[in-house]
Amino acid sequence: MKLPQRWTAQPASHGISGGYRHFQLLGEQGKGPERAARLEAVLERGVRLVVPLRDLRDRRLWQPGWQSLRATAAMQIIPAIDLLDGQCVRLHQGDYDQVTRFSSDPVAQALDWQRQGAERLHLVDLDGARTGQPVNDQVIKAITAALSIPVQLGGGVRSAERAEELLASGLDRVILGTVAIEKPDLVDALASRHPGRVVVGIDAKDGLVATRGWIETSTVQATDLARRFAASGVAAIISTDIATDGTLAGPNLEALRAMAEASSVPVIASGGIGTLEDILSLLTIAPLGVNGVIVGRALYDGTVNLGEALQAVGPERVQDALTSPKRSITV
Ligand code: AMZ
Repeated sequence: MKLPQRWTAQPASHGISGGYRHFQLLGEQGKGPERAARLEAVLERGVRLVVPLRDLRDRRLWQPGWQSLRATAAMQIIPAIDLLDGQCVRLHQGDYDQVTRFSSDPVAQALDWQRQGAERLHLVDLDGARTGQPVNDQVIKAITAALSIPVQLGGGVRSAERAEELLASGLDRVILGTVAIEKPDLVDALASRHPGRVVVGIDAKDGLVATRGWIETSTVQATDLARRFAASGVAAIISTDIATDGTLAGPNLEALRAMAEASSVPVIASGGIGTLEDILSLLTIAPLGVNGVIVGRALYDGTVNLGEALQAVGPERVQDALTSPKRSITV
């Protein structure tokens, strides 16, 4: 087997059509500095490689968890539309004074991401989060009506009646943030009435839960709140790191790890995704129960290509390579 001199799993360095999309660990060989991984990488064709581990470590691509790529469970990539005054925007670190407006046609934007292969859409009513009142209902209804994929919504869902109304209106899931800390029993009751449809949004600043559009910070540790909902039947916890949100600076893996360890509820990572490598880095904590990632600004800025990212984490890529002899060649 030929050993490539330089090898990378970073698609960006190969260009969109020629990059490695994905790889799985077949085994390890050698000892000490010679220790190497035997990998199957999937480009447009499958290739088997032996890669010195130090090369992967140098590129921060070797971490426990790559093995999870073997499993069929993938990381769900969920594009996000944050709505302010009916428009698609992104805030920098949740600051309402640092707004970038990306589109005044949220329905077209949502349809575009659906067309690119998104399996779920994440909506935030930023006006709702700040004021506690529904402000963008018209556009939210238009988006849910136009899309065939499930849509989840957070921001300003502060009562059982409002949550019920939204769940009856075609939304797949509601996300409860402020209420989760102020009235956790309400979340329990909703979750048992609507299994799989109630999500807790835990937004943290320096590890402490922030509420009301992130204008207020509590003294409650995000991990303690996650623990509180361990047995409540909520479908997921969306864990947002405010310091990285809207910055493209990379996810806060330590915080996510702590959240995933605190509770057996699946964790969806939110905040800081800037590149495909950022998304792939989450696969290292996928075995702990981090099974989704919300991507916002990076999609608008084009630093993440949704179709490429979906392909990179999609389990079918590996299966294709393994089951189709034509696509599995050895170099
Ligand atoms: O960016 C912000 N300032 C912001 C934001 N994105 N404030 C709240 N939210 C989102 C949370 C969660 O999904 O991430 O709104 C939801 C929580 O809203 P509420 O009203 O339940 O606290």
